[in-house]
Amino acid sequence: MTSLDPSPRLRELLAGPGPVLVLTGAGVSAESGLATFRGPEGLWEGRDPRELATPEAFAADPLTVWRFYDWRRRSAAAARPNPGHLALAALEAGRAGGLSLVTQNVDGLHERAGSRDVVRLHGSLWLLRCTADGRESEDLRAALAPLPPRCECGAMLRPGVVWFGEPLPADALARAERAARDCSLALVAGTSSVVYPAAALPRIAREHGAHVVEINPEPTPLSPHVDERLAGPAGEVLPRLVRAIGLELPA
Ligand code: BJW
Repeated sequence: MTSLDPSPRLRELLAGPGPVLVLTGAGVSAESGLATFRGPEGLWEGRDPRELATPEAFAADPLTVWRFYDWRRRSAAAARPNPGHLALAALEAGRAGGLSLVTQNVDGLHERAGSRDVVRLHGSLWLLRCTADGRESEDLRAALAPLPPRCECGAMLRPGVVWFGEPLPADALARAERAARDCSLALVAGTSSVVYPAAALPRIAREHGAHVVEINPEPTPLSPHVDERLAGPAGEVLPRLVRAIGLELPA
């Protein structure tokens, strides 16, 4: 057995009828060519994206923050879902007990891979929010010009994402926490497990008796607290899991 093979317990839970939670992070989109937040590849023009993902950064310099998000939108529009995204869509469609897919990602690649019910904890690159009245609208254009974009009311628009210090969408967080409490298996893929409250979900799942599996080539603060680690790229491990329970993947 290699470290990428699922244990018999994981296979049994995945094939069985019990509820499954999947929590994804930026690493799941890495094989689509999108940069992660942390680590040497996670820098943008010499700046740490975490310093750009705050309301304070936007208030101080909206143009710089908008240039970052415009770049992110262009990168995401040019990217394609990878086998990891496709495997999760196949799991949702083909698994008897369904799947609660909870993502921290804002790139829309799960939806583009065919996942129908995605719980988005940190919003979406494709939502714009009016800074005057908070109303959100979808805008799928890859590039926005001129920057910063403006609402028809004249106020500046901001990206419809969740920055540090901001609350997560209450309905999405409630759904994610319920799924964590109810699941018999939790798969945690491509996240550094340092950003809360998302990072608390695997712990909630384990406290409620779930088998928790981490899929990540690198160890994280969660690693000592999981039942199983599959130390490989999500685009390789997730399709293996899907095939292990006899489901087909699109070619
Ligand atoms: C691969 C791979 C491959 C690579 N396959 N894997 C409790 C304790 C301490 C602090 C807090 C706490 N509760 C709240 C906080 C504060 C804060 C926080 O967590 N801070 C910590 C960092 C210390 N949290 C918040 O502020 C949150 N808000 C909040 O709690 O509000 C409370 C409130 C209530 C009421 C009123 C007001 C407030 C909000 C957090 C928002 C996070 N936002 C961002 C930006 C989103 C928009 C955007 O995308 O630009 O979300 S920051 C960034 O981090 C982004 C990500 O979703 C998030 C997580 O990152 P992720 O996905 O884990 O990516 P990486 O890069 O960190 O990791 C990638 C991993 O992939 C690595 O491990 C690689 O090894 C791996 N990998 N290739 C598999 N092929």
